[in-house]
Amino acid sequence: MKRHELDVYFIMGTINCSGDPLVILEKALQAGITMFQLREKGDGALTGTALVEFAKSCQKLCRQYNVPFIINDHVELALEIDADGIHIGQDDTELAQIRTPFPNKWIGVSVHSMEEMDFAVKDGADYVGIGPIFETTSKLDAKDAAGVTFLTLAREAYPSYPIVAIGGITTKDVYEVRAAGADGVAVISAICQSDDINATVKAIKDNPVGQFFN
Ligand code: 3NM
Repeated sequence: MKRHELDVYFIMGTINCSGDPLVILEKALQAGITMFQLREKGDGALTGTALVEFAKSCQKLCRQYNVPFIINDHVELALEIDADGIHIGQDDTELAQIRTPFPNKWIGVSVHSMEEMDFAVKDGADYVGIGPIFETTSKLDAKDAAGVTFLTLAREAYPSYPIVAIGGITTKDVYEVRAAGADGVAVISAICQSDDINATVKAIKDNPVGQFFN
C-alpha cells in the first residue's frame, strides 16, 4: 500500500446517512476520496442478502472510480464479494487469522497504544488507524478522545509506516492531524453530514499548508 492512498479515507454505513448512501458515496468518489470503507454497524444496520447487495453496489461504484473498497470487520462478506481489504478493531477477528484467507488484500487495524501498534506492525497489518483523535458520536464504543499525542509518538516510532487518523475530525482539524504525522484522515460525519461534499473532500485532501483551512 502507498501511504498517499490513505489521504482521504471515507467510512460509511447506511445508518450514518440521512440521504441515499449510494448518492453520498458517489459524490465523495467524484470529489476525490482515495479509499472507502463500508462499516455497516449499529441499530438498523443491513444484514444478510440486503447487506451483500448494498456492499456490491458500493464496490461497483468504487471500481468505477478506481478507489480501494474495504470492509469493516465482516470477514466472510469481504471474502464473498472479493473486497480489496478488510479493517479490524482490537475486539474483532485477530489479524493473524485474517491474513491466511486474505494473502494479498489490505488489512487495516485500529490501534490505541504503542503496544497495539507494535503488534499490528509485527503481525503484518498494511496500515493502522489511530483514534479517536477527537470526540466522536459515530462509534458508540469509542475510547476517550486522545488528541494527537499518541499519533505523534507513533509517527516517531514508525517514520514511514502508513497511518490514518480517525475520530471526530473535521476540515478544521486536518492540518493539525497531518502535522502530527498522519498520512491521511478517515471520516464518517465530516462527509456524511456535509452540505457540500465536494468542498469537504477537497478541504481534507493533503494540500499545501493552509490552502483550504478556515
Ligand atoms: N473508529 P467520525 S473513531 C469508526 O477511534 C471509528 O478507532 C474510531 O467517525 C477509532 O468521523 C470512529 O464521524 C468514528 O467521528 C469516526
